[in-house]
Amino acid sequence: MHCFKTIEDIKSSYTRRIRQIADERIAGKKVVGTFCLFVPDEIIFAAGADRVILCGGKNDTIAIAEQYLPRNICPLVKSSFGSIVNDGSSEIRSCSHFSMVDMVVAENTCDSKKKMYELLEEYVPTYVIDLPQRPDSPEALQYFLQELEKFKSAMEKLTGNKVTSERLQQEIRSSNEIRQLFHKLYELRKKDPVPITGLDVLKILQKQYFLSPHAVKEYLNTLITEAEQIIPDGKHKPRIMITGCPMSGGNTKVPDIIESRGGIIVAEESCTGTRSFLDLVEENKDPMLALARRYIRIPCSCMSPNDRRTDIILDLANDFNVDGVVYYTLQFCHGYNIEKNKVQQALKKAGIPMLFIETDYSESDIEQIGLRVDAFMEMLS
Ligand code: BJ8
Repeated sequence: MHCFKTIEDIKSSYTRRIRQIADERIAGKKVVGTFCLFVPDEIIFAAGADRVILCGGKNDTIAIAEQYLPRNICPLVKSSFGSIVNDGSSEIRSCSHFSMVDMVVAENTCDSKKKMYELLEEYVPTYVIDLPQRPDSPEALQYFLQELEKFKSAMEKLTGNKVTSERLQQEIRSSNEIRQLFHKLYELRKKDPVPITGLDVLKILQKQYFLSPHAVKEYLNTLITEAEQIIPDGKHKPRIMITGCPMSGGNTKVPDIIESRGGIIVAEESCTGTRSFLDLVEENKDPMLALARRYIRIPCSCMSPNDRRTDIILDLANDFNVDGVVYYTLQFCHGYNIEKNKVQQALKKAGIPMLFIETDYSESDIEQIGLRVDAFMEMLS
């Protein structure tokens, strides 16, 4: 497959971004850390703050977290917590950005995250947005809107800046530009053969929550231009969609296995995937209401019922002409694990084969998953 210059640049963007954040902090800018797609970036940026994602995708900080948290909870929660509480006394180095945030903005989604955030408060100021979990009722929208208003006030207090409607509108337009660029990139993935691997696309999907919006737009623009010029080799590979838990930075285990065993990932129904850009925020409307409407629709498994997710999976499978779906969950992520049943039934009805993979961040099951992926690929071809 083609080696994209943009992807190489993205891989080396970490240090530049850290320097940028350090300079911003010296200049008095506040930086917040987030863990979840339900926290609207637009409000953070409109308050004049910056943000970085704190979701852990690395295995090495899990041992630190296990000194405080039970072992049998999701690795994403443990990895994130381990990175934050790592005081440097262990030999494991945390990424620098975990110590650079002035405030964490968390959200009440799954139980493990909620309870972890209660402990986090001891290490870093933590603001929690509450979420209604039956998203389709009018009461839920009103409640979420109130929560976002409270969050807006918290951001104003943190930064000392007023969040005006004009600033929100600007940030909504800016975030929509990024969403539209992702749409454009994904359009290219509808081709067969595809000009870009899933692993390459995942790099920018992961980094979009860490880099500045300006950098993300630049990278997306150059990546799209590069990908448009590629003439991929003519061989058809099984076209795979991944759906399920997020693949946070540092965690590329399952896509690595899929693409090293002959498959090609053409779409991801996940928070490191379509959920970040599929819906735009309505422009030129009451900005807070538009944000509440858009964000409450994110089809996370913490929502109940969450049938919208199944509908989206079927639509994507159709649009991207997928041969098979890999349903990927992290161990002890009960929401996605249980939701698998409904998704599996819907895919079966549509005649689309599905492989279920439940794993953690360790390397111990790579070979075993590889064998199952081999069998799945063979069936698809
Ligand atoms: S909107 S998917 S980013 S909550 S994998 S910690 S759900 S036990 S990450 Fe998520 Fe927001 Fe939902 Fe997206 Fe819990 Fe599951 Fe772990 Fe998870």
